[in-house]
Amino acid sequence: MALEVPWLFLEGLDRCGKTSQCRRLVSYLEGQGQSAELWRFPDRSTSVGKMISSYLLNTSQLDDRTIHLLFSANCWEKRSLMETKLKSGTTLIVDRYYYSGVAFSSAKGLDFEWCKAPEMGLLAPDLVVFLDISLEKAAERGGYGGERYEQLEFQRKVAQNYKVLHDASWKVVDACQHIEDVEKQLREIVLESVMSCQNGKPLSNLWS
Ligand code: FDM
Repeated sequence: MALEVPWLFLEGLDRCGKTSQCRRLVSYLEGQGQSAELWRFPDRSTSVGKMISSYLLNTSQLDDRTIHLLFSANCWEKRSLMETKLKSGTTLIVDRYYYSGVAFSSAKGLDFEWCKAPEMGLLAPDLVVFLDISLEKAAERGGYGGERYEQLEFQRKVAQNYKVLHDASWKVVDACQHIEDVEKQLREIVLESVMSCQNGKPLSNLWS
């Protein structure tokens, strides 16, 4: 089945501005007459998502592998809806997806390949955009501390893991720029992606 809309996800450290930029991108696409939706992982509205949320808020404790598998299950429980939306022509702008799973879980010392395994078969996006911000700049923005992973040393390990995961297909945007400049660059990237999907592109699975 041909896919005529691009979908992409934004990755980055906490406080890199992903969520605001995802919102802006969806409004922009809607303004262009494109059906678009903002998705976010973890999706805290499901029962799995509620367990994740309580772990992130430090109100429950879970083994490192268990929480990794819950993040993965959270992606899996949305997979068929994701496929339906894409096939019906809705562009999805996704705030974090499986790369976060690998980057954050392996920052606790879990093996990369082990972390990737449960994500095999999830839908692969047309594009991954990485919002690149220095640790210091990110920490300056809102201050860490609210949730479990918002600690400078932990984020430093996550940043190193993103470097390992990074491949040539990723688009990297400097998130230290002014918010409007980041937005402009993201729009250009999305328009480029729309052009490259114009003749339809099949949906593919991850790590295949
Ligand atoms: N996170 C997010 C993970 O550890 N694994 C995952 O698979 C995903 C999707 O959850 F610190 C982490 C990353 C972040 C935390 O994310 C909550 P938001 O974007 O702050 O809600």
